[in-house]
Amino acid sequence: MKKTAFFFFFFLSFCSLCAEDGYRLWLRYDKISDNALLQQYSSQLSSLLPAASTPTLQTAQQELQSGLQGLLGKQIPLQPALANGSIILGTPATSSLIASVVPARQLAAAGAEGFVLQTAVSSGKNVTVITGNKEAGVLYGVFYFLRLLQTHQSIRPLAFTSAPKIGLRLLNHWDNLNRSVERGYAGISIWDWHKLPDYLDRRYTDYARANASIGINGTVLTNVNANALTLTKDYLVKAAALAHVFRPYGIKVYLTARFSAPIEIGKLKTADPLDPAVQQWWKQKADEIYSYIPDFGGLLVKANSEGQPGPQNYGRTHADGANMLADAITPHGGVVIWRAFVYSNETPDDRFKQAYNEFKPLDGKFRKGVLVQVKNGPIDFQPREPFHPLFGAMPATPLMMEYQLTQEYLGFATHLVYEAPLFTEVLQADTYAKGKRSEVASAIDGTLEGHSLTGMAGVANIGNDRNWCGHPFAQANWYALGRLAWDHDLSAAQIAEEWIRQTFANQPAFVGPVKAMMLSSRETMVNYMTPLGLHHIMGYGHHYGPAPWYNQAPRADWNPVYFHKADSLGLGFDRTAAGSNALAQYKDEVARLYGNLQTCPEAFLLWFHHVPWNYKMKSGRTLWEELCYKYYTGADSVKQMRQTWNGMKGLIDEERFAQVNMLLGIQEKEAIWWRNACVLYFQTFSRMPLPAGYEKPDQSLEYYQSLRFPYAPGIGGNL
Ligand code: GCV
Repeated sequence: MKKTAFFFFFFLSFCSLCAEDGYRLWLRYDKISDNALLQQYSSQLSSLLPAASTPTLQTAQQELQSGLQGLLGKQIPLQPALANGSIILGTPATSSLIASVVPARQLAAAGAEGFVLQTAVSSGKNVTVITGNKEAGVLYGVFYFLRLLQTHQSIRPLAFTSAPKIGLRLLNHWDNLNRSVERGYAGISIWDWHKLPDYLDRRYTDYARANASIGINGTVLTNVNANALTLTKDYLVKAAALAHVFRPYGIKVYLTARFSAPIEIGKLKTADPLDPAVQQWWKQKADEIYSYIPDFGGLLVKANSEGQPGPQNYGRTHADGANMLADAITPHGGVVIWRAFVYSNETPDDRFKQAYNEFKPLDGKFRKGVLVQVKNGPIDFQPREPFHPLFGAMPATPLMMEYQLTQEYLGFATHLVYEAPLFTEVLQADTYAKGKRSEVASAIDGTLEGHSLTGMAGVANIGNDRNWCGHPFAQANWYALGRLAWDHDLSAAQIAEEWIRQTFANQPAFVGPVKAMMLSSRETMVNYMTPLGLHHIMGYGHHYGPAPWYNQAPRADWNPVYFHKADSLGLGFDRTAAGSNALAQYKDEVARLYGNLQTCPEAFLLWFHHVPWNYKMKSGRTLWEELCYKYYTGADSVKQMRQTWNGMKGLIDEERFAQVNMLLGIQEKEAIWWRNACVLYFQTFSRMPLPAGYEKPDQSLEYYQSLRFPYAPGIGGNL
């Protein structure tokens, strides 16, 4: 046995003894335990034709070799001669065989980034081809192929083409240069800025592998609450080192730009976007960035929001600011992603309305190469929000979706909440922008208005915790973002199933119950935190736990009381014409649906109506009774989740079983805390008794109000 092969085997057998600590994510590649299937795959895959020696194709080849080695428990040799069971990797440009075997129309359908998996007979041999027009497509194809094996699917015959529906599929890290992570709950930042550029942690490569495996093709390394130093030479060199690691995986690096950088690091007196010296400064900065990172993706900007500087400091608009940056960046091939998450302290209007009010009039004023990134809902990543009214309302502007993977408002990394149902609920919402069937998904993928520049981003939930995301199940949210950005027609159930099979086990006895638990987990969380359309009632600042009573924040719209508006008459924010009239920002069909108490889905009721306590709900219960019902059902459902998980003992490794078990224990306690605190608080307004049969809270409202959490994680701190 050759020395390298020996070490490889040694490594694999060592790995099988390794703790299941979650580090391998969904790329575990453990040997297939079903012998019949193993034999079938082994007979179908015998050797690998050496791929061309480019970085991406070599990366794809290595991934395929190590994946198959793990899954089949044997090495698949590199063999130039075609044999039965050969695998051919490459593009039509690197392998003439591919062009002869794969139908041209399939390659055409794969587009620039897609892939084709094709079984065929070539020179009398049964072969499997993994190809794409570009090399990144081949890598995506390899990961897809390995997923088929990991999830025990058939690999013969194959005639499968897949192309991403969305162009920019990004993670947004809210990571600071001091390695704190704003709203991060999985340790400190994975970017070790101090040791970069010379020390390249193995994690960077595994991060790139994980992202490429789900089609993510870009990463914004730094916090949107930006530090101007990010754009200095010292940090650009560090970012360039990361870009170098990510490049073979088809992943581009992006950075956040602090709008006042020309003053802070450029020694200019102003950052006015219409000032020629400022424009020149950004042009030179862009030239410098591209001298270090030739394929730099672009800049992400949070401006005039929550204290960040921006063009409005100089009486200019968001478009003025974005266009100035676009003039500097787009000639190099990059983009400017300008966030629409803005709300002004001076505007006494409903916070719901502010992004629309500021951005809608700017439609058509942004230069080519600018995308406006819009959060999924109008407030701020709440457990449930109606879709953001900007979707479908800016036809001339490419709008990019921003989701939050990190669970700032969803129980941090201690609660098991599978977010794909939240993501798909928004994507499937109908904006009616061009009549019925104008779903948010079509506004994002460009088909609604014919945009070719498209994007979807997730605020990352990744830190340096061994298992990356803090909670073993939080990995599923990272996974789901990538899968949905690639194909938003996938269902939450389908994504959950493939994630479970790769991450844990293929046995139906495990997959079935765990999938059901994941799929209901988001609704469960909504029920015990913010049922019936309540929103923004969490603790102040750190956002941990319930605090619907809080009203001491320096600005009104940071206070829970601003959002729930509980009083002796009822509960909820009236956003109809009689109230803030935020509903007018939607198309008539949507405004009518939500605006009418009878037709408004109860899940959104308190988003749009101030509802009397004794209002009769569809269940026949009063609002007060329904609220109690939801809170109690939510907390009970967590108990059931624990039971489900207990039933999984022995079906997976003890280590992750125990971790999830402990975390569910915390989740159950916290669900009861949410329930008790909220029910007791709202009862002071409804003045109605707890419906019969419900266990009384074991603590007083005063007790819950007295709780303090000065060291709750995630606040960040951009030193
Ligand atoms: C990065 C919320 C969060 C902030 C975050 C902000 C944003 O307000 O609490 O931490 O700042 O959203 O998205 O910009």
